[in-house]
Amino acid sequence: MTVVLKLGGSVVTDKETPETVDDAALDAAVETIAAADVSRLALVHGGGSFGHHQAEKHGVSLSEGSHDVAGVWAIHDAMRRLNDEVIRRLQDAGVPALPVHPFSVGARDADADLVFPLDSSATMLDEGFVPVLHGDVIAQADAGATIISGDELVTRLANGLDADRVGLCSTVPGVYDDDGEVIPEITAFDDVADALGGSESTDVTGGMAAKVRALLELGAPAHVFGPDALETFLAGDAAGTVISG
Ligand code: IP8
Repeated sequence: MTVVLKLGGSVVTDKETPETVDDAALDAAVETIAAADVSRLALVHGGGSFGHHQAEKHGVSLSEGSHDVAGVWAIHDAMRRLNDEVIRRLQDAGVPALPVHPFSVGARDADADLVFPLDSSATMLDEGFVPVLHGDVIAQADAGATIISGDELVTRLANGLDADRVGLCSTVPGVYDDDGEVIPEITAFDDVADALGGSESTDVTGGMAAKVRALLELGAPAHVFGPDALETFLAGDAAGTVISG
């Protein structure tokens, strides 16, 4: 059973304070992961107050590149330090976690398409390790370096590793309908387009509509849930909103 799990940046960091880990939330997630018996687990974490703060400061986004080496380094360095902290806590809890820094693994071509070999992550899984990837900067042909989001990595890992289950743990308990209730299951975008702001929605930076569209394309069911449901998800049960196309 191969599971890909993303811990959102808002779960592992205090988003209001630059470069601050949310100790209680990260420790709780780490404890839950350590207690779960997942045979092949690939983890991804978002940027939270580490990556997004630096990306904004240096004017780099998913689409806006930069050739400023100091800025590119500042973003990567912030994410690397957050990743170090996540890895250290996972290892302290007995999880065989090791880093995979996307900046050193992949690139975008001149069409901004992601080229991201999975040899390191797949081999780590085969060898019993837990690869931990993270949102990062990534070299892009003709643009210097742009941002790669944790969500893009989840999609790449899920498809490339033939994942059985995908989990996105953020601070919301699932995808909300118009009445603010969590939708238990989504199988087609049109069914939820109104609640998500319509199919014309242009949120390319990780809003819920873009997320749902991407998750519907995966070959495995994806669960969108809050920290309280992490244990349920890792136990193999339905958590939050289950999205399967
Ligand atoms: O929090 C963004 O990753 P995300 C990472 O998954 C950076 O969108 C460096 C801003």
